[in-house]
Amino acid sequence: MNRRKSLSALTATLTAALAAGLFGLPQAASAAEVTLTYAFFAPAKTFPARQMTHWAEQLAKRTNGKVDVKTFPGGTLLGAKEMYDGVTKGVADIGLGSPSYDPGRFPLTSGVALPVGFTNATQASRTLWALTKEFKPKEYEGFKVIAMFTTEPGFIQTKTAVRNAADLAGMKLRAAGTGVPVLKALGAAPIGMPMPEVPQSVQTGVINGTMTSREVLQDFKLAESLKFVTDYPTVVVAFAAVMDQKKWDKLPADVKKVIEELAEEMPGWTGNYHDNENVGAAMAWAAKEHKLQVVSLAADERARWDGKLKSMEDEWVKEMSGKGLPAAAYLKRMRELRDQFAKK
Ligand code: 3IO
Repeated sequence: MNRRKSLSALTATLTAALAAGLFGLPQAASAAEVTLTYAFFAPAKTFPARQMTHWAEQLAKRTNGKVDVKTFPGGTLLGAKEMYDGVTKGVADIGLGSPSYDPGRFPLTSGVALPVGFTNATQASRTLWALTKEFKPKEYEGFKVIAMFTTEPGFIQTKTAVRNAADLAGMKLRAAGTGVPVLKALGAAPIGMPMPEVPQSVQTGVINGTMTSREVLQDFKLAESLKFVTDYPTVVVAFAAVMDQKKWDKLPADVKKVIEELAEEMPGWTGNYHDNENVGAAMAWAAKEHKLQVVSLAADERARWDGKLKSMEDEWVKEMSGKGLPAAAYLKRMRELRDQFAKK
């Protein structure tokens, strides 16, 4: 073979490879062996939706394009209240919902929303995931849990300043279902409601504020009307992304392996984003653009609030034990994991 010929053959091969690479890309995406739809009830820019996008990208990448995930944020496929039943019915392959919105359906998971003193979302998220693996709560029967995480402990965010129990007395405040007993114990008039309904409910005066993680001030533009945050961390809100168990069983083994690997990473990834970027940026934005004020509680007032929440753990254990759930063991382990995952 002469030198000239072999060179041109090489050029042809390279050109063909390049063309296949360039024009093959979109083809490869649509030719994925597995396509999964993934639904979430809140907008794309919120932190749980960012988790969904990150997960979808990582799954595609780590399976070399074998899996294509189509994400549906903003409740376009399933809303907050229909999320888990929607997955069972096959409306979406994966659904990211909040078990905290329905403590009756997710009783053991509601334990992570007790006032046990989590200091951030990373700690609480890792605790929730470890607890779920250890206790395998019956409430997830029929589902494969593919990701879990929580918010930071929620703060009371209001139209008018809440400096003490008198300011809070009878105030109409919204929380996730698990936050309702906390607000009740503090003397407010709580309403359980999914997060996407909050902006309009504030606008129409149905509520005077909400108790949740602070990034909602920016991500739901709530700082336009909620000008005060009371500096008293309360309880977290739990999230769980699930697949229908039967659908999960049919996935190829290598895909399952990557999804299980990602499940281990999601509490830390999401917690880190929420704790170290999302909330801080939102607080700075709200202070600068909307003159948000952080209201401190006097030490004696703080102690009285703590006192009002003190009996909640015992009441929860009593109620859940009555349902035959291992609530005392769950709470004990939760405290251990909380301390294990505490930073420094
Ligand atoms: C939440 C839900 C969806 C999108 C962003 C969010 N930030 C905090 C929550 C949790 C929540 O709904 C609640 O009740 O605290």
